[in-house]
Amino acid sequence: MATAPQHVTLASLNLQVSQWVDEVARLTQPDQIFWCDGSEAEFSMLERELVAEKELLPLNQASYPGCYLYRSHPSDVARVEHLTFVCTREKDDAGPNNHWMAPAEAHRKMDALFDGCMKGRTLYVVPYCMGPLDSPFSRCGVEITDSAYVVLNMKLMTRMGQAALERITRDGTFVKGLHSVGDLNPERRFIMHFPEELSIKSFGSGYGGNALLGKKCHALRIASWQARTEGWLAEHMLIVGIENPQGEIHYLACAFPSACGKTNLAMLIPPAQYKGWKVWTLGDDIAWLHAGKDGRLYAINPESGYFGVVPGTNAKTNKNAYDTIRTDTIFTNVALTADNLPWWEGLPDGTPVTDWQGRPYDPANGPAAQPNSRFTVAAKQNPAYSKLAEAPGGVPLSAIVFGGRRRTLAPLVYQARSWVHGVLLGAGVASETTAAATSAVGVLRRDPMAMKPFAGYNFADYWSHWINVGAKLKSPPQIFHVNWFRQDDSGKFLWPGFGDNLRVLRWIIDRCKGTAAARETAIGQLPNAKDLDVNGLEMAPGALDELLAVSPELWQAEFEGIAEYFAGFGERMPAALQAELTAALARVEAN
Ligand code: GTP
Ligand code: SPV
Ligand code: MN
Repeated sequence: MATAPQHVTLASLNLQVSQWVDEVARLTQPDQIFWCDGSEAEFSMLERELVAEKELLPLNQASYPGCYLYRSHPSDVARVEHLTFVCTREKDDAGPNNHWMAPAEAHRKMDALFDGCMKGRTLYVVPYCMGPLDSPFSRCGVEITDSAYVVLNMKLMTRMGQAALERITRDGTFVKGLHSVGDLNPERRFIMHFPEELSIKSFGSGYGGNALLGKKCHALRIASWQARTEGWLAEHMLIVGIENPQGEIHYLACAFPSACGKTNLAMLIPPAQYKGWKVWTLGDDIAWLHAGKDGRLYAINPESGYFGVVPGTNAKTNKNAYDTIRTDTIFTNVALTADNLPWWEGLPDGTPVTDWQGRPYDPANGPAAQPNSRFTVAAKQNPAYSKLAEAPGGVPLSAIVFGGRRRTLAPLVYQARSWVHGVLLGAGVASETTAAATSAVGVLRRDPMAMKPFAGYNFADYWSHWINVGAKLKSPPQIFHVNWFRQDDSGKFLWPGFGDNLRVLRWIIDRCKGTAAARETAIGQLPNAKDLDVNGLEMAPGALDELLAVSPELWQAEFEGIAEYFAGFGERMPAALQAELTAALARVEAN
């Protein structure tokens, strides 16, 4: 690919970036260097090239115009937490919650892998801005990658190209992300973060959170570190606006672990009885939170697109997502029908004939679509895209909601007694693992604030920081915990979920306004059965009582488990959080 004149201009726009590109090119030895300007023409050209190389397969263009299928390497279908490292000078700064490697050793290891790895390939320079280009809260980066698929995804997921490079020139700083798919050998796959250097090195994976470096690597791991230094929070949260029939909108930010319902909640369609209610999406995965001058907490979404879980998406569960992904979408690792339509588990019609690996579909090989198959699509295609999604100052939060996927114990919803108690609710989150990472699925593990895989520093310091941010807020958001995933003995979900989750959000908002009732329990405030609107819901007898029950014995065991987990963080644990846990234990013991 020849370097067109406008690319020369781009390269000369920023000396700091071009010097780093030169340095990387000397190490990786690409055949060409391509500076991405972020234009539609560039996007189409790269799409055409990938189609010609059969890396992208056009889907049925009559039904899915502008949509393509990408098949990743079968060993490269999810984040690799065991190969993801935070490389701080001091091991304790990364904390027991992260895998750690000394920076010098990590650089040596990675540079050996990058040595000559782009021979015969094109090096793409991808300048990007996380957050609206004109927001003081946005932060920029440059990803160098040898994957055109990554470039296409970065274009959909971030503000990418010339405008971002111009902002980098104004900011005078950027996060350096170096990525190569390498030979996709899982033995030579590492995702390394250097928060003190604001840099990332990722090798050997072309997939999602491992390769789209603006997303989890930058906007969470590096940004959480930057946020602590600068006094804000970078969180694994959706942002949603709930409008009641009177036109009053409340904004909520919700942290649920990977594949635990963020995209679905962010795009919720109100139940039929909820006439006049509207739900507006601001973000579905990441939120950056800042204290406002008015003492409230404001949220922006650093991303501009969705990299969402495909299986389970249909016109009933998530119609907005379903409609959003009908055009101009990249599907990764879904199955195909005979008509070349994308197919996945959870679609009511269509029959898969080709599985996600391109083989004739045979149920003996497992699901037709990879359980972590994803769609990549621009956020503005969402019919529920909020008018304030790109507001430079963000939106003020009424509530923060933590959640997990727990078939037992955690009730449908409960409210924290205070900000610090809310930090305990978040720090105590446990959730069953999902297909979003390569490890056993369905295993209960501690996932504080849904940030276990994403906090770029020691959780003890992170909780201290949370407490400090809250202390600065005159009108902090109320904090809640939800669980959509309680099951009965036969494994059936007790709560209908999806659109009906609005019934729970309604109680949450009414609690923020001070108009809903609750009962005090050892773990926080819960709605009485009559405080939740279950009008028109068909629920099994006794299900609601079970969803709202608090068993002191089970919670005592839970708090003891949390105490044990906290003990792993030793001296660095914030005293206020320890005290909150001690008080919670005393309350369950007294019950
Ligand atoms: P990441 O993109 O990995 O961070 O995931 P996410 O948190 O955005 O999860 P998503 O909304 O994509 O949902 C993941 C899975 O949970 C899908 O299979 C959904 O169908 C399912 N799910 C989402 N919301 C609910 C719910 O309220 N109830 C039930 N039972 N399942 C749900
Ligand atoms: C997650 O795993 O939380 C995701 C997908 O949102 S990934 O981009 O792979 O991190
Ligand atoms: Mn996520």
